[in-house]
Amino acid sequence: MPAPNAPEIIMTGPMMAYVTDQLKARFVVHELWNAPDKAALLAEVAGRVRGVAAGGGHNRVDGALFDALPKLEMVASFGVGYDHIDAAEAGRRGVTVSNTPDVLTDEVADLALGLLIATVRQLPQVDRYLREGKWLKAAYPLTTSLRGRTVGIVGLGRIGKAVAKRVEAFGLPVVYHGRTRQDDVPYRFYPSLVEMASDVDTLISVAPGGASTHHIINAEVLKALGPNGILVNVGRGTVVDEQALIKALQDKTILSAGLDVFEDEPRVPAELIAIEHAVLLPHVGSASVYTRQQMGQLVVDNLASWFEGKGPLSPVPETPWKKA
Ligand code: NAP
Ligand code: 8YV
Repeated sequence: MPAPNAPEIIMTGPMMAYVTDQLKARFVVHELWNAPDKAALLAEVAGRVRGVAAGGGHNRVDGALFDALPKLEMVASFGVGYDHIDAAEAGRRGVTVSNTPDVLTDEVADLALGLLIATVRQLPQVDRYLREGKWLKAAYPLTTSLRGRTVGIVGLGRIGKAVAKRVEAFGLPVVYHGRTRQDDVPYRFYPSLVEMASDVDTLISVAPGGASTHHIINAEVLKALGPNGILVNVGRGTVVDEQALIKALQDKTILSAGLDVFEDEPRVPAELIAIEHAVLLPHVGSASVYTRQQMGQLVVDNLASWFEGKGPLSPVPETPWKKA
C-alpha cells in the first residue's frame, strides 16, 4: 500500500510484476490500458496525476496525453529508445522524460552478435535440418562465413560501440556511419551511408527510430551492400525500408538479413516470413530476466527520485533537468 498522499501516476501499459509491485507500493497507480473507458479515467484523474510510467506495447505518449494530464511532471519510459514519446513536446510543456540507457547495452550487443552469427552460419535453418532427420541422409550444405567480412555499424552510440568491441574480438574490421564523426573512436567514419555500404559486406544497424532515421537503409543502400551482403537490424524497424528489403532478399540483391525489429510490430509481413534464408526474432534484444529487471528498476528509481525532489536519474536530451 502506498503512503497516504502518495503521488498518483498512470501506467500506459502492463509491465512485469517486479516493476508493477514496486510502483504500487510507492504510488497510487491507475492502469490506463485496463480502463474500459480510457477518456473517462483520464478525465477523472486529470487534476491529480503527476507521473506516467510508459511501457508495455509502446503506447504513444504525446500532446494528446499531455493535454489530458495538465498536472503531469514526469514520464518514466521503459526502454532506451523513446520514439513512441513526443519528447520535444514534453520539453516545451516542462514535462521531464526519462529512458533506460546503459543497463541494456551489453545484452543488446550480445544479441546483435548472436543474430549476426545465426544469419551468416544459418543456425536456425541448421537446427531445423537436424530435427527434421535430414542429417541421417546427408551433411548440411556449407554456409557462408564471417571470415573476411568488414562490418559497418549504423549508429555508433552506446550499443553500437558495444557491438563494435565484440566485432573486433571476432577479428573483423569495423567502420561506422552516423550524423557526426567521433574523434575518440578508432574506426573509419563515413558521412555517407551509401558509400559505407558499398565498402563493406555486413551492416549492423543500431540507430534509433524517428523522422531523421526513417528508411535511411533503402533500396540504394541495399544495392550498394551487394550480393554477399548481410543486414542485421537491432535498432528500430523504421530505419529500414522493409518493402525494399523484402525485394532485395527475394531477388538476391543481398545475401541475407537478421532482424530483431520490424516496421509495424508485432506484425511481420508474410513475404518476409516466407524468406527461408532470413533470421527473424520477435524484438528480444533486451529480453532477459536480468536486463528487463534492471530496466524496470530504473523506471521505478526515476519516478522515486523525481517525487523525492531529486530530479530524474536518466533524463533524455530533449528534457534536460536543472534543479530550480
Ligand atoms: P545512443 O547511445 O543514443 O546511440 C544512437 C546512435 O545513433 C548515435 O551514435 C547517433 O549518432 C546515431 N544516430 C542518431 N540519429 C541518426 C541518424 N539520423 N543517422 C545516423 N545515425 C544516427 O542509443 P543506444 O543506447 O545505443 O540505443 C540505440 C537504439 O537501439 C535505441 O534508440 C533503440 O531504438 C534500439 N534498441 C533496440 C533494442 C532491441 O531490443 N532490439 C534494445 C535497446 C535499444 P549521431 O548522433 O552522431 O548521429
Ligand atoms: C525493449 C528496446 O524491448 O530499449 C529499447 O529501446 O527496444 C527494448 O529494450 C522495449 O523498449 C520494451 O518495450
